[in-house]
Amino acid sequence: MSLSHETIVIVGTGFAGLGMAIRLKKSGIENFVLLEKADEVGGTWRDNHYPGAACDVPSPVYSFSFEPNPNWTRVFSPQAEILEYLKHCADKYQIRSHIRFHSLVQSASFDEKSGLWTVHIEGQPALMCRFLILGTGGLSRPAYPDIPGLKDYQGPLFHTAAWRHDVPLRGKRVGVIGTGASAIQVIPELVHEVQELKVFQRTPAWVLPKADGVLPKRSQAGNWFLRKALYWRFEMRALALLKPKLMRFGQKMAMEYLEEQVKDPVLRKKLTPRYIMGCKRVLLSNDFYQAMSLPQTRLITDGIERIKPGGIKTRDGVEHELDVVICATGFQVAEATAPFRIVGRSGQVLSEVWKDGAQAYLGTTVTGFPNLFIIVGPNSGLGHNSIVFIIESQVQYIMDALRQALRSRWSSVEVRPDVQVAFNDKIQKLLAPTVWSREHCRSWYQTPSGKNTTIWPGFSFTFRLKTLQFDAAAYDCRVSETVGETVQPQLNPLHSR
Ligand code: N01
Repeated sequence: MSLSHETIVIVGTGFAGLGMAIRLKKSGIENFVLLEKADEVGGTWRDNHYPGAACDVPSPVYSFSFEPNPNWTRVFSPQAEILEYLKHCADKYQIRSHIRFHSLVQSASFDEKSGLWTVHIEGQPALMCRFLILGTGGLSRPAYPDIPGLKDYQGPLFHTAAWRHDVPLRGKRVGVIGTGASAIQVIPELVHEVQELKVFQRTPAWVLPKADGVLPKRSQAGNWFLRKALYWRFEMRALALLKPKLMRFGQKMAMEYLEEQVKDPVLRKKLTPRYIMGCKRVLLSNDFYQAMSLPQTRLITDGIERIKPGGIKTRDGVEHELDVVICATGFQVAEATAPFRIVGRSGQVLSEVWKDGAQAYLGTTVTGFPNLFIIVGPNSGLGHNSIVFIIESQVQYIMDALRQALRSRWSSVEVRPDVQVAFNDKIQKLLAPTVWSREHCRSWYQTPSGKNTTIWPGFSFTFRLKTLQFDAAAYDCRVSETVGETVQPQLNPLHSR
């Protein structure tokens, strides 16, 4: 069986886009193209190259199941190794010839009559395809803080996800805004270089030690058991996220760790979290608390009033003079956003449909947007295990959808509205008793009104079970006798490249 008379467009070349492309290739499908806004593959692992950037999930599980890497040097790999791994995957599976770099997608619209998507790319002719697959990820757009005066600051100000390696930090007075996953990795790296480090914290986070270490080659080369053992160890963490009562054990461990690491009771109090563990991502670090305890570091908790040309003014009236300001303030995730303007059947725009919170079926398909597949879409994110596991589940599901579509000559597949509604009602019900729904729990997983549109409320293996096969009965599948012919003329420009 072949899909060769169809055209598939994938947007993005991170784990999701590459994982999808490799799977197509392995199935003998060649007529697909990947659109990448940058000049290299890697997605978030290409863009987040701040000092100390590393994964907080062990690499043997934070990698493709079909491509074990015997070269990881540590249990939790640094960013450069993960980027190398993704480049290696692109090369080994000959994906690069399918990639159009410097291709920023501006919009995409679906034509109901032909069952085709038209994809508009900045500075390039539009592209048509039958299936559009988004591998654009949730953590690709840096969020700068909404603080008055941000633009008035006269020194270098940048985001961890857009690190300025050209800005010298040695001997400078540096301010870091935020104490999330990125901040706790970058702070221990900066602290030994700068003259003074001021960390502006809004909410203290839960931190546990990281069981990191050198990973000997012999223990990992193709080691199926290592992968499985790590997967199940991390999978167990879901228990406490789903049953908040169990979280007291994790909290106790974290408090003991804080007490052992931070001797100063005032600093310790400032670093003590005030919400239930797991509500926000649990952070893993062996050196964050040590860095915060050094004499050149100051933790500022008075709240930022505004940014001034020479530094940051806090609500207690103090003006902190700074040579450089770094925003470790996360990403634009839970807002009702799609990566670009996506116009579905009947002219509906995805970001408008999602204005009160993103919604999909199995985090992958959306009513009103036929032939569109989203990898790591709404409520498919994890707080406890490797997202690559979810990506591979969705890739399997999409692959099965494409196979069935070809076999049955469907011109379009669209998830039924009743199915999507029932699925999301269930998701919200499952979320209700979890840590993410506890009082005072606010995180980037939620919309401004508090709806969690990001997290999969269960074990990752239950997601895998639900996505093993494309469940055509949940979809409105339209048949067309001219599927191949309709799309064929659009294939030529792609193949002439
Ligand atoms: O971002 P965050 P991140 N004034 O949103 C603070 C992944 N990741 O880049 O908690 C003052 O977690 C904000 O405060 P508060 C991972 O999935 C993975 O660190 O909102 N402060 C918080 O402290 C992670 O969850 C790895 O009150 C402001 C911080 O900025 C996700 O990326 C490594 C503020 C933002 O924390 C995001 O992590 C790094 C303001 N106006 C990241 N606005 C791995 O290891 C925000 N903050 C795989």
